[in-house]
Amino acid sequence: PKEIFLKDYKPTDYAFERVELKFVLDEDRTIVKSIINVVPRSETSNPPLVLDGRDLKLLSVKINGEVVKSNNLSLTSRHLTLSTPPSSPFTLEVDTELHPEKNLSLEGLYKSGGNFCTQCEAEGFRKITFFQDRPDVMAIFTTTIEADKTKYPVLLSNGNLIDHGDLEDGKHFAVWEDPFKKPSYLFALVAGQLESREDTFTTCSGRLVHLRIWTPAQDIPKTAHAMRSLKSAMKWDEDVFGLEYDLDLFNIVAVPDFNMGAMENKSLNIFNSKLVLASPETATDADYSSILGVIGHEYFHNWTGNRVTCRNWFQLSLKEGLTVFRDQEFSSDMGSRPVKRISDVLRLRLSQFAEDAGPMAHPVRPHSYIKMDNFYTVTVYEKGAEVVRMYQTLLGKQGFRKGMDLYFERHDGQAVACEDFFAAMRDANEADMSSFLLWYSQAGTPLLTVTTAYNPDTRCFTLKCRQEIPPTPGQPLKEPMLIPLAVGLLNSKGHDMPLSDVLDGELPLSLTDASGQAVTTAILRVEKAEQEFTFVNIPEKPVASLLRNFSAPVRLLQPDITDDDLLFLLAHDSDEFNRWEAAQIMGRKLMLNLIEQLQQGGKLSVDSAYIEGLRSILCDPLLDKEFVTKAITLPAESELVDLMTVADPDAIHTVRRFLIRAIASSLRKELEYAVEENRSLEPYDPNHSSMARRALKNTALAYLASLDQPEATELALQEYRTATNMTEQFAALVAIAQNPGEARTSALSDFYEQWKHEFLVVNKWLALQAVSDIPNNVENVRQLLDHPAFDIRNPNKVYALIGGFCGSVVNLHAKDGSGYKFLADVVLKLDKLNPQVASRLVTAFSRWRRFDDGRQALAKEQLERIAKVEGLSDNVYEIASKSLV
Ligand code: B3K
Ligand code: ZN
Repeated sequence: PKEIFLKDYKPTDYAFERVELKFVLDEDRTIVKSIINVVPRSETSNPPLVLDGRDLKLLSVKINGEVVKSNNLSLTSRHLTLSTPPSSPFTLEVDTELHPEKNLSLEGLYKSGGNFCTQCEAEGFRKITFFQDRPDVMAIFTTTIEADKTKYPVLLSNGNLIDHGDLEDGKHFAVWEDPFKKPSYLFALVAGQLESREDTFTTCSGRLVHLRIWTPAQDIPKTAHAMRSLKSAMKWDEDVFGLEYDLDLFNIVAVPDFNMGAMENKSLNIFNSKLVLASPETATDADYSSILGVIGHEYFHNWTGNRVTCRNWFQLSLKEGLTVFRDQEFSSDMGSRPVKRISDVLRLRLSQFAEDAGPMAHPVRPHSYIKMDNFYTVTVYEKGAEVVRMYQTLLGKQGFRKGMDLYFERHDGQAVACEDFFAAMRDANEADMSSFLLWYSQAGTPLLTVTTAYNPDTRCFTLKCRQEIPPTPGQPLKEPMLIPLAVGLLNSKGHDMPLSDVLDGELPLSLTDASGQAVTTAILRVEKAEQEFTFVNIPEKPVASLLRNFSAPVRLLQPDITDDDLLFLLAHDSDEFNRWEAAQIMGRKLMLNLIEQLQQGGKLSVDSAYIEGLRSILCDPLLDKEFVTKAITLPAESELVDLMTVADPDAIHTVRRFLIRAIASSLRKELEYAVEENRSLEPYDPNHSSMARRALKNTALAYLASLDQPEATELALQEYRTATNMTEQFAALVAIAQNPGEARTSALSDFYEQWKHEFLVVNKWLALQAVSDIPNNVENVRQLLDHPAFDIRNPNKVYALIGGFCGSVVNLHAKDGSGYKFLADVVLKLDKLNPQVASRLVTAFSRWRRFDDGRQALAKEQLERIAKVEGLSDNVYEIASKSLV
């Protein structure tokens, strides 16, 4: 396998201006004819023109209508090279034959649910035709599709439908033209038996846009929420960023077989069905929220990704980090901002911090890759979004908007790099932020240690900050970076103090807002390895609220913070994120202490202050109920894995279960009340306050059921039976399924019987069983591989069952190695069908060095077993081999 480096990037020698594609779709042989206007960039030389192509059968190559002689061509399994192309503009015609019906990799052209569809990002277009398949080659595409009219009545591609009609032999055709130039990765085609939900949106300048969501006929009723989400997203992008849709048609197609969530192909988004289809009976609140977020995300790509795209794949975060940030902001505005922030930070800390601390750690802009598909990571996406958020934190909302405007003014229609975004932000605000660029090139999560001191005589409050970025593969030493540290100071009544002046070293900084008012949250610029900030005129010793709203993706250490401070912040902080964080810090500390007690053979007991803190949150009627839910939820087991020197999965699990039960029995009355009080009264509605009620009720129910006592189980069963929506029905099932026994077994089989005809619901059922902590659950999961509900060719099912299993820390890391062996078995089987999905699964191994020697040896054995298989895909090879280094 060949490694590709950012430093080797060169523009192409040939530009492609227009591309005309013709697809003759057929059950067992599809023909693709491509006609490209090629323009050499230099008039004086004609270097070879290298086209990418994989799994294609080449039929013919012509230049300016003449067949190219075979001595001027060379064909390998990866490339078609024209050795002496003309040095003036020419027409290149290439005919190829492909077999979508045999394509199980789900990239390129393939069949899903009987229909044809495509997935080209990152490098799937080369499985459709020979092409310079890279994002800096942008062309105008015209696409003709021919197919049997009965089997494939709907024919879609990018842009506008400019012609269509019937042909002989029961066939028909459609011609689509996309007026915007685009890279090949944004090309899309769909053909099949589909129906659409139609709606319209009028843009701010008065353009009428036809919106269509395509699915098989029986699923149309489940597309209402997706359509509402799309319209909200279109409106939001106009309101917040002044960005308007640019064509008269916007199509979304839902397909059951898809490697990831969705794809932003120009005007023809293709989605994994699970991110489009929802009804109250079959989808949970979490599904409704994901649909809103992902529909928004793909729509927002129309500007951040499509109109302005990436120069090369190393710049992926240019579009992904920015678009994730945009979808996070959109969802915040549609629901609760603090709750959304908490969820996003949880995801970042659970997945991205772990990635940053492991063998696959890479910068937001990677320096190299073997398979680009392996770099669609939480680092590029979620950490990338944090980097974008930091611009906004540093420059303010208005400053950020100015930067965005300048970015589009400069780069519309171009393929650009992360520096271009940085430069637009900097120039629009005349800001000085050079050390900020390091966020793109340095991997690893910075450790920010902050200690505080108050001097009553000088009325000064000083923060001492130290930043340190741990070494990561290939990057032993790091430079300090610009970290925005948002700080508030609470007085003894729990109110925010006005912050008028702060000294950064000797430098006085005035902290006032636009209207001259003293602010209550200061954004400190931490740029040096060690730096002191002094707040002056502070009348009493404050409690500091640091890193408000999680103002930077760092691990914050506050060695001198006390439990009393944390309880105080939990009760009073005006920054809701930090109220939640205070409970999390206490929870983490408590669990780590309990783990130590357990490892030393001590008896477990819980500190009542923590439980009292949770009680006061639970009983506070003024708090957002979803916030309460988040605040009473303990840090996850996998978070603790990352915090221990040698992770002990069994101890982590025992302690977390113990603590859940301790909370449940101490707060039993309050939890019962929460269940009682938050039952659904009205028909299902996915608005924030109804979702929040359900979230609190469901969490309370899970706590109660953890006790495994007859009344609690009966309560959960009753909720299960009387539920009128999937959110509550499934949550009750989850609550019951915590404890092995008859209730669990019969509820699970009842659920399956009820829903076996709904594939998306069945996946929830698979995932629930897979993630179970029941000892030796690996055997159940192995059996489920043979269940009729499972199909290894469908990524959603693989993520549900195998991904679900990897979510159980105790069972994946079982002491006897059974979890590792199982995972390796599945990876090797799947790699032959779908390398992209197989390599996602391998990443579950990447934390193997965090465990004891015994587990390390067992995990390593399986990783080695994978890495040495002959014919392994580059995808799996890259992850397995890097994990072993
Ligand atoms: N851009 C696509 C991801 C493509 C992944 C290719 N392996 C979806 C998204 O981020 O919007
Ligand atoms: Zn995206």
